[in-house]
Amino acid sequence: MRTLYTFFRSSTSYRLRIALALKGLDWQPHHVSLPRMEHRAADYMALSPQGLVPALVEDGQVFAQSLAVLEYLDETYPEPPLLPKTAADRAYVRALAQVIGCDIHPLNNVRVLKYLKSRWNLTDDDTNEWYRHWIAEGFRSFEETLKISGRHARYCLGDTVTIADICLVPQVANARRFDCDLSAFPLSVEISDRAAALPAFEAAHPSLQADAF
Ligand SMILES: N[C@@H](CCC(=O)N[C@@H](CS)C(=O)NCC(=O)O)C(=O)O
Repeated sequence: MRTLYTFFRSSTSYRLRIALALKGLDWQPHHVSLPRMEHRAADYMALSPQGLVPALVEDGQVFAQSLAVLEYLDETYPEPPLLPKTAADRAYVRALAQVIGCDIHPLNNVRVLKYLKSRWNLTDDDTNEWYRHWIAEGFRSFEETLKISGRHARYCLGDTVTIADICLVPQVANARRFDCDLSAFPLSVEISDRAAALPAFEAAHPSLQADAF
């Protein structure tokens, strides 16, 4: 029995949907609506005290933090691997994943944007500018890292999908939703679009989730 607490538009939930699909693992969704604040409801907070999606429940154990869950899934269900063989390559794809997971996404999370509006009276235009600023800064470093290291091929590292691609695709989707200009990051976009066309990535797309609106 495996349940994913997920919201269709959540890019961190999207990461786990991709990984579960790549591994061919069945799961049932428990939809948590962020607009309806279901992630702060007492029953969900009791399950996952941070009050953020996603959470994965497997055999009665709760797993939070999508990057940690990606690694849990990879260690528990090794095929196909989401991390490369050597320690140096693993460090490289973890670094790319963390540019997104640690240095872009947290600054642009819903609660941050809401706090900017409620506490500091920022307008929608201001918060959109904030959002686009951190996208541009994060993707600049992601793109430069890809270029300088020269280790990409079809995907961020060679021809095999890794957690770097799993983090990249949802972040590009979100950036597009916020009308960010990604023209300065052609390599990142090209790799993302290629990965997004894979069946596992397509199945995980927000628009195909039962809670999509
Ligand atoms: N570092 C966490 C972040 C989880 C997270 O922030 N999820 C977002 C959706 S993508 C969320 O629940 N946001 C609710 C909010 O900001 O109030 C992870 O990777 O799982």
